[in-house]
Amino acid sequence: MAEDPGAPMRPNMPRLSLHVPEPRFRPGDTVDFAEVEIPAAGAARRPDTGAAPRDFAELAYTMVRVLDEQGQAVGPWNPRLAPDTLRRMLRDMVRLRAFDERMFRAQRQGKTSFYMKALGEEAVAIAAAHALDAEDMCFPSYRQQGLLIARGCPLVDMMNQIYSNTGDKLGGKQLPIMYSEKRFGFFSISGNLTTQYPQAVGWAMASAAKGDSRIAAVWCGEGSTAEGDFHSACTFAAVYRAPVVMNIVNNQWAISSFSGFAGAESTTFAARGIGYGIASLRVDGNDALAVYAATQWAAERARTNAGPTLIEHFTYRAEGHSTSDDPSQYRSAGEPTAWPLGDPIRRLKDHLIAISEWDEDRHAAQDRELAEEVKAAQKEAEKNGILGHGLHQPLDSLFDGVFEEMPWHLREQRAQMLAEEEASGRPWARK
Ligand SMILES: Cc1ncc(C[n+]2csc(CCOP(=O)(O)OP(=O)(O)O)c2C)c(N)n1
Ligand SMILES: [Mg+2]
Repeated sequence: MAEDPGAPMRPNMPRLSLHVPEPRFRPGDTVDFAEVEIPAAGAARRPDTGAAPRDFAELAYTMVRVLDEQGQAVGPWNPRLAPDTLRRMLRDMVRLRAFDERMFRAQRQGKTSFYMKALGEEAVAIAAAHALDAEDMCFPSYRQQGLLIARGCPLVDMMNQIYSNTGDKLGGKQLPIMYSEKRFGFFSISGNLTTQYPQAVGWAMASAAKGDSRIAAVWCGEGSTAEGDFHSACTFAAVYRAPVVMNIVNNQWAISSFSGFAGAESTTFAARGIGYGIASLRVDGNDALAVYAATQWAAERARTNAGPTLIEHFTYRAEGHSTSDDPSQYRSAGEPTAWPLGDPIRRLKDHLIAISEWDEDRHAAQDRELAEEVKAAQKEAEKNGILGHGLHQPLDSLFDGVFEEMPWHLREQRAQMLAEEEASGRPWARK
């Protein structure tokens, strides 16, 4: 008789099994986030920026929160910002949301092939940009377009890139939304997750090695912490005390995989830093003041050669991963509204109203003003072309920009391509 290859070798011993994580809610389920632990605003202590990481390890397991339920800013992490600064942050968050809305719609209208929103996560990039110096170098993932908006990148330039049109400074060679903006200290976005982590640490090490004063900041999603690059970067950052602020945006989802597949069932993402001896903070990512305060704290730590900081921003991805995704297929539709940390724009707005520095009418007027600003920028960008309206880049530029000197085999391929296009009679083949 043939032996059963799947039979246990030792049938009298307990059988091994694996744990396969499963999200708590699937489509159709009623959502109840009561089990999510949310410490009171103001409860976390604020250590000295020069303190040793092991002396405040508990901050990796709690949550730094500043805005309380009444919209007041409380506790030792309150950055005590001037009302004008608060209003500027609010304005940038609203501008980002209006930009996302418009570009999402442009994709649905067939004007671009792809878009990714940051809905519900606006505070993460906007508050960080306000807390960093303009000269600090940012290494973002694809969901930190808020950095560009807060640093004053013209919306038309961003849109030209999204449309890959004649105004696209990247010559149509990058996927829409994968910006590269040296002017604004914004490193080229890569589709290969987490490559920016070792790059940021390397940049920070180079800055220190040169005796410069600029620091680096880097962002990745919680799912991306499963990449080897994340861990190599942590080793280098810890060993050399690189001047870098390392952000993990824990928005609970990595496309259709929930955070449990990246380790969230066992510990927090901030706790990843503990094993490396890196200062680690877990922050309410929907609280712009908490994000600002944590970033400012980490930046000061980096600037004074006290080493890197890992910050987990606890937030929620309120919509699909990208325009190619349909979250109703894998998660409950009730999640975004049930998310207990609320909406970052509403929370900052409520704070400004609570301290008598803002009101509903001004807010509504600003919404309208920024929607118009984005609409006007879109009109301008579309003059340079949209998807499907012909070829926007000269065909022979296809091979440019990779090598300083084009190697012979690419020169041959280009010549062959152009000869074939010439023979085909297609008019757009020529410059
Ligand atoms: C190395 C690599 N693996 C897989 C992918 C496919 N991919 C693109 S986005 C994504 C999810 C990332 O989730 P997370 O890191 O949580 O970031 P979020 O989208 O939530 O901001 C995956 C798996 C990729 N782009 N690169
Ligand atoms: Mg995620």
